[in-house]
Amino acid sequence: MRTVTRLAGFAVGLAAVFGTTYGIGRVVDRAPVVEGRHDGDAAHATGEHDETTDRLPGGLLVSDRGHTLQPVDAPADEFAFRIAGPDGQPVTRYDVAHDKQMHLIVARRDLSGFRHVHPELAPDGTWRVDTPLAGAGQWRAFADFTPTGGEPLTLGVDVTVPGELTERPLPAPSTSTTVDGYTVTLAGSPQPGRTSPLTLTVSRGGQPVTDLEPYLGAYGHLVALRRGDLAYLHVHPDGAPGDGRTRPGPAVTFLAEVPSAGSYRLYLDFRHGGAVHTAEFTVVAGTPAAGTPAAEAPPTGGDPSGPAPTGGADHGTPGHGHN
Ligand SMILES: [Cu+2]
Repeated sequence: MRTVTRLAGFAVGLAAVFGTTYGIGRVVDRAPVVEGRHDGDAAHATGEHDETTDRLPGGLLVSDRGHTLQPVDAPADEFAFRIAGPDGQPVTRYDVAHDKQMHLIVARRDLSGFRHVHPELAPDGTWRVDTPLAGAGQWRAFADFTPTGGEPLTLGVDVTVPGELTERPLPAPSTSTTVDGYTVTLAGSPQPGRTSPLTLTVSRGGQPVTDLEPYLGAYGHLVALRRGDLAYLHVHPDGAPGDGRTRPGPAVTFLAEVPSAGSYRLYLDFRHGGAVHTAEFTVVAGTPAAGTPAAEAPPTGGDPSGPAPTGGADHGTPGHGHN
């Protein structure tokens, strides 16, 4: 009986999908999604909740699940925006995630200029912050937030800052970098389609830093952006301050999920000496020699920051067949 009811609901849902999408060229896009979710919920056919976006990395859409990122006119030294909710009105209630209601990340399309800042919310739903857009360029701004009662979202929007553009090639892959007098090394290599540990180790003056300060509820905050489309990847810290096993450095481990082979830029924010520092790395996912640091086996030939050679990507990663 229950099965019959569910099937009936499913059929109605399918009919509604074809009824509403035929003629706008989305039948092919939507039908497999409906088949994969035979829970009989006819609401899927309304178009209000587009399941196709569930598979996308964050930050690629300016509007998702009824929420839209809307930049607001602001003085040149300020960046302002709103999140319009399903009713079209600015959202004013947000949950706290990683210590904040709103995380604003910006980077140029060439992956330079990364900043991670925390705007202030005005009662009318406008978020404002001293502009993090440091100079001319094609910028991508990401709003990472959870509307109260909703799911976590990362929306992205392009912002152009006029002026003279400077060519900034993507730095070559590396497992060590320096920032503000700190040396940060990277161990681990992201593998497409599975969770990979990435461990970043901080030292200064040749000495390990063992008193990292909590920042956003962790000893580090890692953002990864994909070269080419700036897909924004969730990278979760493995452990938290005060959990009885996570130490305040020198190593901080993250669990990264990259959706594809290719080049990514990693941005590690960590706090020490009362200031936040950002260490950046270029990594190439899908290179051979799984389990060894990428720098020990750099891709051979051609542009090191381009897509990984497909022949090499399969070599050395047996058993990784699903996607
Ligand atoms: Cu943040």
